Amino acid sequence: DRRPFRRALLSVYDKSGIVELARALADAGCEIVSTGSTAATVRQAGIEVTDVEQITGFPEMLDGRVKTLHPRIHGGILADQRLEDHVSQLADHDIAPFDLVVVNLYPFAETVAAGGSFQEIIEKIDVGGPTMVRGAAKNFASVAVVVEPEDYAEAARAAGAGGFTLGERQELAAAAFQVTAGYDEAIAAWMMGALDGDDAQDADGAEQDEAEEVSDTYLLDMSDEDAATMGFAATLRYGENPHQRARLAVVDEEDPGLAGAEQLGGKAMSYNNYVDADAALRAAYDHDQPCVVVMKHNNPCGIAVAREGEDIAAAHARAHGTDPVSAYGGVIAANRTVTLAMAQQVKPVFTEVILAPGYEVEALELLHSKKNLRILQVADRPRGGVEIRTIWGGTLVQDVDALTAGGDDPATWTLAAGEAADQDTLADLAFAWRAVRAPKSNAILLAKDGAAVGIGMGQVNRLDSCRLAVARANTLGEHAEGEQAPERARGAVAASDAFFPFADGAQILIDAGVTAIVQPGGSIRDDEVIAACREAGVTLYLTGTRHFAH
Ligand code: 93A
Repeated sequence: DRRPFRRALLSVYDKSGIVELARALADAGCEIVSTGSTAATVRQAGIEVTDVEQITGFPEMLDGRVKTLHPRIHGGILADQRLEDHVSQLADHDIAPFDLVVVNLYPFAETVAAGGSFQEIIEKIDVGGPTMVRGAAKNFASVAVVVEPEDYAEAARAAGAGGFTLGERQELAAAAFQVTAGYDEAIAAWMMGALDGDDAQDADGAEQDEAEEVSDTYLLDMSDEDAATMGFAATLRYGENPHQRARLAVVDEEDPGLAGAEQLGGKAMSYNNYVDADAALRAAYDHDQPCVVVMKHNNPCGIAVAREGEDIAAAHARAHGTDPVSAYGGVIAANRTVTLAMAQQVKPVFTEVILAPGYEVEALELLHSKKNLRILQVADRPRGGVEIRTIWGGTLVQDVDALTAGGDDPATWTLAAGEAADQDTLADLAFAWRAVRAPKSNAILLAKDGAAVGIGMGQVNRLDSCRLAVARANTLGEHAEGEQAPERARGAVAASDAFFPFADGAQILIDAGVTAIVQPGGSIRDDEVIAACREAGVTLYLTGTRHFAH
């Protein structure tokens, strides 16, 4: 009861894996029919594909709202190929049947969760996609339907094995109806929410405006139940401040990251906890060595890595030592399992949240004795992909800065002044360069022995960041009461997240006794910075890459 794939219809929003599947289909001799950008993607990979327009004889209409909604497409999907009558009707109209339909719907819930505008969300209501999916699923006797990229590998295998069995096709059909049902449920919940918030529907002309206005707040106005169907995992106690409402949405249930991290203890996470936790985790996972970061208000007040032969507890001790004053009330992230030794160090310090990929049993027991401490277990890998933030009337999307730019490898750095750094100094420079990505710009980070010893962040000119880094290095080091704080800037190395526009900032670092500096370079006054370093015998490396964090 297998049905070989002779003709397949591909129409996917998420293009991941589609080329591999198309190749398997083509290799098995299957004709591929496809919509606009799906066809372009497949064609670009050198695979032959027929455009849907060629079959319908109709161009895409209404900004893509009508592309596949045509009897030449739906006849091919819905014909029961076991019935002579259906087969002859197709022949009468010169329509070829489909054996496989692969569709991936417009990302409706994701657009809602990302705070899309009312009209953007409306446009993300997929009509043609679910119609193909429901048609193919109804007709599973003749057609196989695939709606999840995770099933592409199975489909590719089936292509070479004479197609899916009837039982497999029925399973795929059931999964497809589950997807379309959930999809419609999310749309209904969102529309209801938008309605609830619309309290002035009387004015005819104003209706449209009202709807636009509602789109800003329905995410918070709708009921918890409706929010849950749209991927909102929790209604938070409040937002950044007690007078702001807030919710948390999980964008990808399969891979929820921090938003779906398992909480092993402590009070409920707050909005600010999540913001700081996210920043702390990113900063800790920026390093390959065992690393601990202490975060406060979205800025690190401590970062350190373990050196040769050390473990995560040593990294924590030195991250705490960066700025023991500010560590009070911080969010701690570790990129390795928290050991008992580390937990013992954490225990006496008031801490809001601790995050790690794992906890030794005794460590967890000890941390549990701090009733309010939020303990979270997160996936053992860095965050990648894209990040989204909203501005007034819009959404900004960018790749996450994963420190994979050309200049992030010290082997590519250019020595611009002083002697080449020895191995230990170079290791500190490499650490400082990765660590300076985390504080808000303008950022200057002084480091020694794998730990930050002075961070100047968030200043509106680089000179002040240099002053701040030095001042904090020389006043915040651990010292006995009545004694002077150690001068930690002397002998440290420095990293700057972007170039020095003038030599004055670098000079502050040089005067404080810094022995080596790493910075992007690229200022029209690079020569002045280089000359200042050369005169002082300070090593200067240029990376050609910058790491603003705004
Ligand atoms: O706008 S639609 O509701 N109207 C349609 O006729 C239609 N046909 C396919 N959306 C439609 N699709 C969707 O387009 C699919 O569900 C898929 O998400 C997307 C693929 O389009 P493209 O190949 O141009 O990226």
